[in-house]
Amino acid sequence: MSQFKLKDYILGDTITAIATFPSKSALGVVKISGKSSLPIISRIFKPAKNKNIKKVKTHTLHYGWIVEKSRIPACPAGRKNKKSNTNNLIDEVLVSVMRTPNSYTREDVVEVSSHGGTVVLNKILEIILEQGARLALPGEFTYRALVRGRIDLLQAEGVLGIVEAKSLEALELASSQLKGYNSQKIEKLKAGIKELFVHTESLINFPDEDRENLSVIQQKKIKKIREEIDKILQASSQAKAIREGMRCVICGKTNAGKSTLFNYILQEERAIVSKICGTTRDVIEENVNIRGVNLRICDTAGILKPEDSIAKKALEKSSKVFEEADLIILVLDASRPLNDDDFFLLEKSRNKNTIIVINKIDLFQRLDLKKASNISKVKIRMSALKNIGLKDLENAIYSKIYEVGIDRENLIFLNQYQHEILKKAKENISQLEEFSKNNYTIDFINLALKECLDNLGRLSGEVFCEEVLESIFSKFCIGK
Ligand SMILES: Nc1nc2c(ncn2[C@@H]2O[C@H](COP(=O)(O)OP(=O)(O)OP(=O)(O)O)[C@@H](O)[C@H]2O)c(=O)[nH]1
Ligand SMILES: [Mg+2]
Repeated sequence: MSQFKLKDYILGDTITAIATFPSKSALGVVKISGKSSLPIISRIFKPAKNKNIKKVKTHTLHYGWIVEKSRIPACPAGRKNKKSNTNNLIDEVLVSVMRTPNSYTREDVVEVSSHGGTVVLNKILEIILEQGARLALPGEFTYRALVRGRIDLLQAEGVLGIVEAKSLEALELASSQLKGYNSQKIEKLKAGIKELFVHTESLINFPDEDRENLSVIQQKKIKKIREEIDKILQASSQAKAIREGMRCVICGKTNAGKSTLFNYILQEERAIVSKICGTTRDVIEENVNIRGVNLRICDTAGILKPEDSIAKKALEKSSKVFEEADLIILVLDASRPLNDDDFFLLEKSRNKNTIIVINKIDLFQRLDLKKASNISKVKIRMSALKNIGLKDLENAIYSKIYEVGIDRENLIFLNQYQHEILKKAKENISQLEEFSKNNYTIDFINLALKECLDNLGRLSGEVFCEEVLESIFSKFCIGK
């Protein structure tokens, strides 16, 4: 997480940043947001047609030059220097003006589109800073959009997802989150809880009324809400896999050809390959795109019976990624009979999403799969060395991802904190179901409902939760 804290986001300041990647490119954009945006631009922009930029309509585009007061000092002895009051032309630009409240931050926003290039963009930024704006912190524009109510926290997460999308799937997920579809889902859950909460409040406030526990209909409603939350929690791990890439781990005994396969999938000599047993020690991780799906693929050590401290460490590392994997590729060596290590890994991956690769099919076959009782997984025959079978493996990986079926209806990307918070909301509900079953007084049920509402509110940003906000905004880049 970066160093900044939410308290550094001072809302009254006018902020500025380079919004495009500063490199040699055709165009670059510098953004300004806040109440001084228009006064600042009016001092540094010379429109080609004579006009007062402070008075132009919202959502209009203006052609002209960014200028800077000449820095040549006035001549000594009182002689007038003609140049001292002139302007230096910096770049030919287009300035767009978006007035409050119809802008991203709901403040006055100005965007200067200049030519790309680090020097020119930094120069324009410097001039804007000299005029009294402050350099924006990461995610500060989006934070303003959040606090001014233009978007909620789940939508802010969508913005981040669009910027970070590594595949078309991830982009689709993020844009639907930005559109607010997911927010509506959470809102619906909240509305259901709120209705029950209001009911319990009235029971508490009017003690003369029959203080009976929740009705059967209300209990059914609660159950339904718990099931809805469960679906979102389950789908959120799919959303995570789509957004961050499925984590696919190659495992197998030493010398099975894992690193050779890893290189074959990546189509580059990434990992060291050798006939010495135990070549790979560290986990090596790379991104690869298979038919539009982003995959984080890991090569691991094959050592299962470590004899020294390095091998022990290697085993620890590979076991850890094995546990966290969304998909396992278990490599068997077709040229050797199954041994204890193979049986151990076959058993370990029994309840995991697994593809078995039978490697080295170019050699004399000594592998007898009949001895492996539980080998009902998808099997792909390959020779990683002779480049045979990659298409089959890619197809198998692709269908494995979709085999589980993506629950698009409930697909919401939640970061780790948000996931925990939604889990807490579910616990609140389970707890209140217990209360209701065991005839606790209505006050307990009321309290559990209140906590559940608060937790759901933290998800959308309605209830202030510094940890969640910082966990999201620390990932943003400057200028967004
Ligand atoms: N004939 C043949 N040899 C292969 C094939 N795949 C890998 N090899 C060879 O098998 C040996 C081991 O390959 P690696 O890729 O290093 O095996 P590994 O599973 O990563 O081994 P460790 O990192 O030691 O666990 C090397 O000599 C490879 O050239 C294959 O499909 N056919
Ligand atoms: Mg290896």
